[in-house]
Amino acid sequence: MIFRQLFDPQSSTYTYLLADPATREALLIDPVFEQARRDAALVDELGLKLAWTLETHVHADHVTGAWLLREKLGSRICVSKAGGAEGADRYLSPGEKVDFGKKSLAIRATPGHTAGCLTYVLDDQSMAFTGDALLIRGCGRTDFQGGDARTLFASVRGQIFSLPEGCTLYPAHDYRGLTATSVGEEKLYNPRLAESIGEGDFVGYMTHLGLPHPKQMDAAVPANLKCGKPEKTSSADPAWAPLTYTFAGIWEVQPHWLEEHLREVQVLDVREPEEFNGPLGHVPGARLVPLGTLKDSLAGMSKAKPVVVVCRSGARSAQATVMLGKAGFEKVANLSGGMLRWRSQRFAVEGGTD
Ligand SMILES: N[C@@H](CCC(=O)N[C@@H](CS)C(=O)NCC(=O)O)C(=O)O
Ligand SMILES: [Fe+2]
Repeated sequence: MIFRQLFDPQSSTYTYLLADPATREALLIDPVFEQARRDAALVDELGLKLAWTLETHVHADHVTGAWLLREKLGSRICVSKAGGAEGADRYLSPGEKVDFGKKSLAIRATPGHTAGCLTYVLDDQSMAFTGDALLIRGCGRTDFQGGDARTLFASVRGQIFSLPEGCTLYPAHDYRGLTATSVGEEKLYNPRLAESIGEGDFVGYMTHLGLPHPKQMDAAVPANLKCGKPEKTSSADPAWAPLTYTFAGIWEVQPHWLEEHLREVQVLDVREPEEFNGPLGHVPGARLVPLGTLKDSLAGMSKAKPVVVVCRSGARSAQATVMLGKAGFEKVANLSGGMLRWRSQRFAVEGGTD
């Protein structure tokens, strides 16, 4: 079988590509909206035909790439019948199978992190994709979207630990750099769900996790309930840089690209002067135009040279890209993550403190 584990660093999400080498039929488990172009390019380069996208659950921390991949590659969207999402091509129930070529995934219901969580088990039971039901030495939280600790305990023990000990488990996320585990390993070493731990201790632990809600939750859940269909769709991909189109409708460029192409673009910093000259410093050669004064400064700016807009975290600059687009600027992108990410990746700055 052709198998690739793909990663989205923004949400620490794993996307899995599986394909039958004989028929070239493929599927993607848990694609991420912002990575859909990457995933489509890989599918093309490997000479595969994307038959399906599958969700392990309605995600709270990122938007699915399912809708975008259907538009691009004609794949069909599978979601859990119990998850409540609309706009899919197939609604999966436990006991069913999703075929790709001569291979298939069996559907198991593993609710508890959310009410509609599914685990996908490869036909020979050598691999299973557990979503957020079971993470590596952990598990998904149980405090929203119909989550319930008792239900999760029963799902993991009944539906995942019943697989062969050697079955490799692939989660939807890992926040520490681990990539996979096995049934045998988790039965022994999972600090929440190992076989030596009782249900009462698990429920008590999960009830007091006290985690903040995922940052993208308010936008991600409604979007995923529509399989990731955006309000407005993007025009053709711009060619001047390898841009990413966010679900919010903003074209973004990554810091490493900007660093290598600084002289080919105009860098526009839309923060306030005290921030521009403050501890974070600014991108070398950046021009300061605070967001509030942007409208009055547009006349002096070239529309021929691409504009990359920067602020502290990328929120104000995203607004600025919309204003520039409305004013007729065609080559505009937001610096992904703003000065905070630029600094955390140690690119050169003017001014600022170490
Ligand atoms: N900081 C992350 C939090 C992500 C989060 O809460 N992830 C969920 C899965 S959707 C979870 O169950 N995390 C388990 C944990 O952090 O222990 C964000 O804002 O996106
Ligand atoms: Fe989740």
